Amino acid sequence: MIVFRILETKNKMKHKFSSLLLGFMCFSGTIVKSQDTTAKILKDTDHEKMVWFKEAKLGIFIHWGLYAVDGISESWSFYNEYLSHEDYLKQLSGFTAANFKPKEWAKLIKDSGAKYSVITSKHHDGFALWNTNYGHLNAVSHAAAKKDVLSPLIDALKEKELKVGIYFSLPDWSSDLYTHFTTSKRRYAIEQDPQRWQQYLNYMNGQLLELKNNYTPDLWWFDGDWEHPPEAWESTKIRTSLLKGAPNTIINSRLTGQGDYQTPEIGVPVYRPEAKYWELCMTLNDSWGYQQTDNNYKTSQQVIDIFVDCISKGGNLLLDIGPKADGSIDPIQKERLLELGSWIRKHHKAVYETEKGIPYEHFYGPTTLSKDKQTLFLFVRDIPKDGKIVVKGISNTIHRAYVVGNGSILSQNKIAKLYWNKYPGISYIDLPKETIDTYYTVVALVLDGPIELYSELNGVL
Ligand code: FHN
Repeated sequence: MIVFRILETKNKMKHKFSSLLLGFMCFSGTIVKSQDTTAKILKDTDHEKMVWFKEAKLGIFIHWGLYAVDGISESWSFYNEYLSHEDYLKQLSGFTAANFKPKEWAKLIKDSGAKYSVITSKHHDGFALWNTNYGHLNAVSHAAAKKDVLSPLIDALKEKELKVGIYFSLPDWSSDLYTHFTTSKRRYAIEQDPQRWQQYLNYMNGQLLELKNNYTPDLWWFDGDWEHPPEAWESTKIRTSLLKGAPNTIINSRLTGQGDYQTPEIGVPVYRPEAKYWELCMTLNDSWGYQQTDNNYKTSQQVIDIFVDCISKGGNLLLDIGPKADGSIDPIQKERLLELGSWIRKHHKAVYETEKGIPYEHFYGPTTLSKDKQTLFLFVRDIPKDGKIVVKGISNTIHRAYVVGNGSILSQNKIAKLYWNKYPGISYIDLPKETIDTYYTVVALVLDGPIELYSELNGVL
């Protein structure tokens, strides 16, 4: 039922924005790709500035806004006309942030193993978390909180040496200057009133400059670009202005055509994305913001499944939490982050400073490779029935096999290796029951040199 919520949102958008949805539901032959990996990113991205992002592996997404008060879907609930805009705004009086402890948030994020966090400075409903001089809807002047809740969080993240990402919705459905209001109501079309649109752009760019000057974020996370073409948003201008004096800032792919990395959403890429840089954003239950009725939480095993899937395919996971309106965080959400964090800490060698792994033909599970490609990490989810794991087609000598975070040296034997041909044989590695981890046991294979994968063509990785 809850999966329905997300699909429902997408379906509402679908008929109008089918080109965007192609990214979510793209049929090619018999293969269905369920994620937006097709969004265009820049070809000339500066690789130096992407290093921290590539190595981060985990970020925590925060959807915090008015919608947490009644526990309804962020912005979409009024856009889709489940309640009136007026009633949606009544939540302003419930957004107290009375128990908001930014340092505790930052500690939780750090303890999850994340290296960065992305916070919704303003969602499509136009509610700004900072003290903006633009617009008419912010946490300081209009909500019960009566304070800027963005600045202390960003300070706390920086104090914990976490990189800071700012989520910013290009559309603002509450602004009279904006074209779209609800699914059935458009205020105007840009061609009919270009001046009004220009006023909107001035307002939007004013806010972006405030955010840039106040916080110098490491990353901009745009959203909502599907409502207008890049020329209307003036995407190129936005990128130029945000990078002026801050050339190392990273921009996601939702500033159409101007992004440095791709942002598939919800659907874990089944096939390894071609993009060099990508990040899957994912909910913990089926909602981005806090919804007390949504208890369809992924288990810790499932969260770690998704995380391992992402890193083994060379991407990051941006895992979402939705704090309550008073600023407290649901215990289940905390627990999932901490459990993930303790698993990552134990296996940090196989996580950070690694690259995507090898094809599944060599090992029936996810893998990562150390940067020098001399250590292959095998992620073992289940308990092998004969206590052995199997690796095929690796031409290197395996100097040592050991359990990451545990240290046990593992014995191995090889079959089907003949002295007179190059076929490297099949390695069986013993994995004693005592070394099995609750979620994933990670086995490191230390090789005699950079990995060489055997194929009939004798190709190397
Ligand atoms: O409409 C939003 C949605 O509410 C949420 O913020 C997600 C997060 O990636 N982005 C949008 C849809 O793509």
